[in-house]
Amino acid sequence: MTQHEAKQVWAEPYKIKMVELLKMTTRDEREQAIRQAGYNTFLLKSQDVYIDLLTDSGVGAMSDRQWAGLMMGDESYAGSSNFYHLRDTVEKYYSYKYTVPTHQGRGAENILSQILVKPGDFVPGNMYFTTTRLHQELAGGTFVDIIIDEAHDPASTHPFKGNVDLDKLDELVKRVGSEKIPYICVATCVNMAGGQPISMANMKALRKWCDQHAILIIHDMTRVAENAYFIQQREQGYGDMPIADIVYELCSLTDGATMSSKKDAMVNIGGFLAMNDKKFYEDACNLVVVYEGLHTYGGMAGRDMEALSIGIAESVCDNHIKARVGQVEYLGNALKDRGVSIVQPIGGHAVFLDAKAILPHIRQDQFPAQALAAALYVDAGVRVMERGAVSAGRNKQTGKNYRPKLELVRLTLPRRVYTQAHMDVVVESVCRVIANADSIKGLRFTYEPEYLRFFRGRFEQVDD
Ligand code: PLI
Repeated sequence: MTQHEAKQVWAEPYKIKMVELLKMTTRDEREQAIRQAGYNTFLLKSQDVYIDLLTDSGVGAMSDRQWAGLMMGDESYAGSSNFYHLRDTVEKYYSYKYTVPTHQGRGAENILSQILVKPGDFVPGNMYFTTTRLHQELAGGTFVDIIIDEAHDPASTHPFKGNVDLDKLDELVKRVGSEKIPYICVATCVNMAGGQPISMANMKALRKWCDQHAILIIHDMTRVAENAYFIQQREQGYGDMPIADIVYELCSLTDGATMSSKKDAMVNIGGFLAMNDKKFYEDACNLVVVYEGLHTYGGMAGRDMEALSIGIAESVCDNHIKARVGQVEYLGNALKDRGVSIVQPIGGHAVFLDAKAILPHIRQDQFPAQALAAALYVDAGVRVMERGAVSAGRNKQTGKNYRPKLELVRLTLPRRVYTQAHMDVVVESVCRVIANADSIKGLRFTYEPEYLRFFRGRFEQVDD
């Protein structure tokens, strides 16, 4: 696709052949549902949701080719032909020589962390992700945020807010020594920063830095195709390069990767750990049989590996990614035009509302983003997710709540699922809720799970 074509209006490169009917609920029903869910949108029943923007994970619409791929499942316990197809597809599109399938991304994170992280180690990353950091911590490591400062400022319009700050890395090496840093975890299109990309130039500079310090780069490649789109649109020299080539180049600058295939690759379940080093692969095979399954299926059915191989190829098509990010930008621009405070620039997989700006009357320890997410559900049945203090959890050493600068509500778009008319309903609802923002109350925990508390935590409203 040329830069000129990329600027033309986007439209979906597919048509709809089957639909899933949705239940419409009343406001009374939704008020009752959110109370029963303890003001946590994860605890709602999906049947009570009209437009589900909770996540883009495992909720995309598979193509006719992917569904056909399911029929080609080779459900042999060992050596399934679908595994070899997946392995070859990963090498072709992502450059990694060895692939170890896992049931989803966090399965890969567990194996990776157990192999590479020793107690007392430090794992720098371009912002934390919930499950990634937890696995690093469970292995005895400490996460260190080395993303550029702009990433923590919702209003900054830096085009590559996912970039790594090499000065922060230098400081860390000075403080702890490079032998205490097994690898740097680099996410493409940083989820918690608002779906923000890293530039190719920054990835190249990081590669050089890591070579100088003998430190690995492990790529959280969950949304690498969306990152590649932003590089194509924003970075000098990449305007005429196909997405597939940019994805390949990004991956080949890293030593290995964890993948949640439920996002970019549009399957309902699956993931993998991939690498180029034979010894690392052997170590991963040793562990995958303990936690996931044999090294040629690792927790995935043969049919799911087949759908994944097909999804990977579809995910790097220029027309697909232009429409995918185009829809996110449509929603983001519509909200921005109506004066709604959102994270800038608009991200690749979601639009993030700035709950601190929208609900200044709620203190961060009363979880404004959680309260806003609950209020949005009540208004029109749109389900979204908190990405602020609740998600950030507690510091493992002090036990104190983290106070992240970003207190956000994420409106996440499943791939190939909703129409522009759905987006218009969402915009209308967000504006209505914001017009009545004063009536939204803060929350406190009534139940706080030990790990990943945002998934199952329960809350009640506070009156002061
Ligand atoms: O949900 P998993 O276990 O397949 O993948 C974990 C995971 C790892 N890295 C990143 C950047 C993610 O976004 C991620 C999962 N994200 C979810 C579930 C989300 O709603 O964003």
